[in-house]
Amino acid sequence: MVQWNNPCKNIVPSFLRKETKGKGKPTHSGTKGKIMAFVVEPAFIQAPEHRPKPTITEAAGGIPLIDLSPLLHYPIPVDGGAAPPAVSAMVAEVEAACREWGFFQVINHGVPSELLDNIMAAAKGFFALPMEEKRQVKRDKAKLLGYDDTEHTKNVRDWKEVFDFIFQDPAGFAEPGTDEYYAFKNQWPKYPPSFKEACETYATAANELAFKLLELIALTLGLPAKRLNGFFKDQSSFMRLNYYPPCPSPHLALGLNRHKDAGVLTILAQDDVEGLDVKRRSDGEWIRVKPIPNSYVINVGDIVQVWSNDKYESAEHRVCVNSEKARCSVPFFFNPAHYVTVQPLEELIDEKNSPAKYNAYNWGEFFKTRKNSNFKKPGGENIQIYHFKKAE
Ligand SMILES: O=C(O)CCC(=O)C(=O)O
Repeated sequence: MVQWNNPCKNIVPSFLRKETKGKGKPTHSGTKGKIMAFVVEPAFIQAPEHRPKPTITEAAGGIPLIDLSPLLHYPIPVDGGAAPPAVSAMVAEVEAACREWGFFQVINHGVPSELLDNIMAAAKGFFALPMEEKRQVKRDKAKLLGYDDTEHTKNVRDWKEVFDFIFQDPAGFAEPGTDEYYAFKNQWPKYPPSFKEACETYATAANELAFKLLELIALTLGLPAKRLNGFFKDQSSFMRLNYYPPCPSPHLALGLNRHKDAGVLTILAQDDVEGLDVKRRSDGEWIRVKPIPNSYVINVGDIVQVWSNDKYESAEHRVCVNSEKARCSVPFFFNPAHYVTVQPLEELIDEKNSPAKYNAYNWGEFFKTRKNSNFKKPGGENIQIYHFKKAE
């Protein structure tokens, strides 16, 4: 096991195990119980087949990069009228990206860059606080939003800390008046003082971008632009701040284990430290997503896969860590109301030639089951949309 004698002060103590020499209480001086090294706790260690390879694959050009500037000049055509050529070309790019990758990056997206700078600064300020301060807003089973440092993906612990919040009434998550409804109440830290405002202002702008992307995706499916908007009346979207501390053994652990996003789409901002990998559909290779200043990484989630009856596929992704630099990312998970029934869209189904490939499921139930799987459970299998797939 790789040893690391220089633990970063900001790493959560439970991420590291002290290796000592001699007997007695660990101490930095003397010989008895002397700390020789800090090593990664076994709970973080991935099975050999899931560990990152020492070399990163950089695909020529990587995932598609789409310039959304036509949206700064023209409205999205909502009435079935002809779109300006620049808009039609952009829709065609979105269609190809969703079909070939399930992932793309966007620039000229209309979100003011200072909002992103502010939330990144707020996130970095928060995660740098002493642990006692962060734990003031700790998540648990009764308070589902706030800070956490114990997430598991596929039953292995992730090398990261998170902070979750919502930006609208929890009615999108649960029936008002229930315990679940009250569990979706934001917990805001006292520091940094600008934290809440930076988070809320950014979320409002990201939500606007999410609706534009939703409308573009509807157009790529040959549907009216606003066909999918009704599912978001009481949306259950939420935002997360991810912090990946430097890791002494980046070849053994992952910041975030491989997974697919369960919702409709994700708008992810990453800082300038790379780490996000997408699994390429054609050969299963992990491809690194290079950070581009003031861009967003967009991916379609499982719900779009089901709505489109497999025209689009939600791609697997993961986050690698490194031994030198911390990394921050800010995903916005765009999700419908908890009471929405998810099923292939009827306009895309023809029972004779292209029958529905999925049985209907309830989004709220699916989300609840998935959220519970963030806690380690012996042998518990994570719910996936293939559980709803009809036999061919
Ligand atoms: O940090 C990243 O780049 C990706 C984060 C992610 O996939 C997630 O939070 O679900």
